[in-house]
Amino acid sequence: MISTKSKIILDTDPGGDDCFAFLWLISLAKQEKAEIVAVTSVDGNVSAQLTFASSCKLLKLCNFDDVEVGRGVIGGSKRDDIEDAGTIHGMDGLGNLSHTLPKPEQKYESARYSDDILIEKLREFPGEITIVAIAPLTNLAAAEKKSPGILDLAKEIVIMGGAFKVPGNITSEAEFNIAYDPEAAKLIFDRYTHLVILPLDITQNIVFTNEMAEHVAEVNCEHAIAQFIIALCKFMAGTAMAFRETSGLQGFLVHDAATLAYLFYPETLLFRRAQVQIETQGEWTKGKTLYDDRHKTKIGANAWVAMQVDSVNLLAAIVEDLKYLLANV
Ligand SMILES: [Ca+2]
Repeated sequence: MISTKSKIILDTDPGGDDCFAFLWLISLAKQEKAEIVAVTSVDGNVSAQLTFASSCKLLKLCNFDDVEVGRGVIGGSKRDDIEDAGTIHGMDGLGNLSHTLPKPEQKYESARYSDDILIEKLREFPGEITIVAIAPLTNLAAAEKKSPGILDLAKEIVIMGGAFKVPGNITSEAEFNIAYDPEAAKLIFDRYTHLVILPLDITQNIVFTNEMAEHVAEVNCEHAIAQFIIALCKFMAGTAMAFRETSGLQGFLVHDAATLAYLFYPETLLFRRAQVQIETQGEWTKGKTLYDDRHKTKIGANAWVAMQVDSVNLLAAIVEDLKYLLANV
């Protein structure tokens, strides 16, 4: 848990829910609770080029564009039988709103690769950096391959991913972030024990509604961030409804934001310690996350797995912090 200003690297593939995690984290940074050391973008919801551009645009939107953005490692072990998530998040990953955001200065072609940034920053601040991983784990696995054991230098690795006792969202058995690059996930879960995982089991209860977006925007309704929040939420709510994700509520699941709830509002979550394993061989179950639920002595526990969420208070925390962001831009 974090009690002072914490150093964070955000590993992300925006993504509608990534955007809400992004804006929430920037609010926490403005409140002096967090320091964003770097953003490491990665291929996932949409291509590496687009997730890089979106990360830069989101930072620029909030006047945080002095934060370095890494470009996603290409040629990991990503599956080619899974399409990206453009149908959920818009073809640009941002609800087809990227043209409304400011043009960034950072260029994909000249950007450093995300794994190199991870390695450099972890060596620079050993034991201090929390990696918030809200995308396929391709960059983390690449850093591990390039510099084995490097992630031991992270204070903690907080991952949105997996589905244990509920259906997946990319297949019946698997969640997108893990299933997109299951070999990368397996590498990380087999090697490290300071992992925290926020699975669909709890994120499926975190519905950010259009009403909440409007409530946030009222603080500073003319500002581009307010208009972006409203428009993105509306777009995401539309696809969430089409995919029956929100029990009929006009909103969408802000999966990735759960990582920040753990770090800054841990009272909203309950965890169990477990040995999480990643299925990489199954014909129908590739990318499935498992733990042994039988009542016997557990060995090899590697992760804290979130099992329950107080979604009312978690959502209230997001709303209040987004309001802070809009009141202080
Ligand atoms: Ca994501």
